[in-house]
Amino acid sequence: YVDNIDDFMKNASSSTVNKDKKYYGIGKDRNVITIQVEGLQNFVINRKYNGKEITPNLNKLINEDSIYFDRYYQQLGRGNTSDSEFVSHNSLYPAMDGQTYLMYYNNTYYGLPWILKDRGYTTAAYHGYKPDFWNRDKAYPYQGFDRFYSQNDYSITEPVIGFGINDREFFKQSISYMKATQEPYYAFLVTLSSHHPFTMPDEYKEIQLMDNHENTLLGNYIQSINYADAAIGEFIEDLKREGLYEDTVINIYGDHFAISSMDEDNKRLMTEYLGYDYDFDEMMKIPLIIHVPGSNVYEKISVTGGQMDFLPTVLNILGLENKKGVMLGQDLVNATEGFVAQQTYMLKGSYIKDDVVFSMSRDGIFKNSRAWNPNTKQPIELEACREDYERAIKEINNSNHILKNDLLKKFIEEREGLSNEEEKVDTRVLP
Ligand code: GP9
Repeated sequence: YVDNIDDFMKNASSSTVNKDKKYYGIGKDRNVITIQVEGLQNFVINRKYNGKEITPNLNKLINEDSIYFDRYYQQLGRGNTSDSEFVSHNSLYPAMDGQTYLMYYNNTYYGLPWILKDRGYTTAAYHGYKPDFWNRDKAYPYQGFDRFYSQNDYSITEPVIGFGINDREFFKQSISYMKATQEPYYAFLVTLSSHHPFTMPDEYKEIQLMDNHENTLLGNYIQSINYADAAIGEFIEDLKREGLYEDTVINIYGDHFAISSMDEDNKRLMTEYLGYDYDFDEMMKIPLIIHVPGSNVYEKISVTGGQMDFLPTVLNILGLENKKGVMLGQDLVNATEGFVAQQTYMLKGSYIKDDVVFSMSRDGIFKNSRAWNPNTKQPIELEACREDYERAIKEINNSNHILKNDLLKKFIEEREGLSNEEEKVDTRVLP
């Protein structure tokens, strides 16, 4: 599958600016904040539990100046949360032979932080946990981050929730760093409080659980994600108070699922709660919200997409091109059809489209796989999935080949040479 890699990379690169694209540049030149929320699944959005909204602040945000993508999927490899950020920033698939941030941390990349740095942005990652977890401290400079504010930069105040600093404190202390950052900036914030197993101090449990959800993962999760939502709500208000809100684009997405459909008890609990079968397509669905204050944009986009599509989608909003690198995803605002290849939990060859979910069998035998229509839940003839199954494998193999051979290095160098040439030509034709 990799013998046409040059063509594959060229096809995955963009060099033409099309200003007619929908929402192109509505966030141009603004600061950019991305919040990657631990364990945020899509099913909690706009849903009430026991009469209370689970995520009132995200729901409110979605309803004003936002684009909400409600069929957006995680696309992880072996690096879990670190893959979520890697895929989102780079529009490449993560490795399966190890963790990308460990095995390929010092490759050449050209993802969102680099692209913004090239436009004069200051870039920083914020995460209140150990700096070497997932090898972030070594990987971040190669991802294009000027600065990494880790656990060492935060005062870890009570209550500690789960792994460490609670989300409310995390956001408050992050804002003080952001205020001191030269604009325009890219701030990438990774939250922590809603981490498995979602246990919360009693005084922060705002939602009364139903009896059958006491001491269950679902019950804990509802309370924990409700807390994370409250922390995000406070962060937005603090941004407004500090004058950091208006001139900013705020992206919010979940890193990966919280409740596994592969565990029989949790699957049953979720199926009862949702009223439909809790399968991979619901488990791996995470929300993506792009909030552009003052834009008067409100749209729910239901084309199927995944973390691979984050970079091209955000670049369209910012009115920017990725002139040097490759992107295997697509801009979901202007896409007419979606395609999301999977390789973890759903095995390699699996994919999700607008009207198909194909889940490769664990024994690796195609005819033992499952396929269904996510809208009707009806089974789909497997042979009808073969072409896209092959496409899914090809995309992942080619992406993996790029990582293994650090192919972006040469590709970017060539592009840099080309853009210099272009500039020379431009100078000559200018009056
Ligand atoms: C740890 C946090 C959680 O730094 O990002 O990682 P996870 O355990 O979800 O992969």
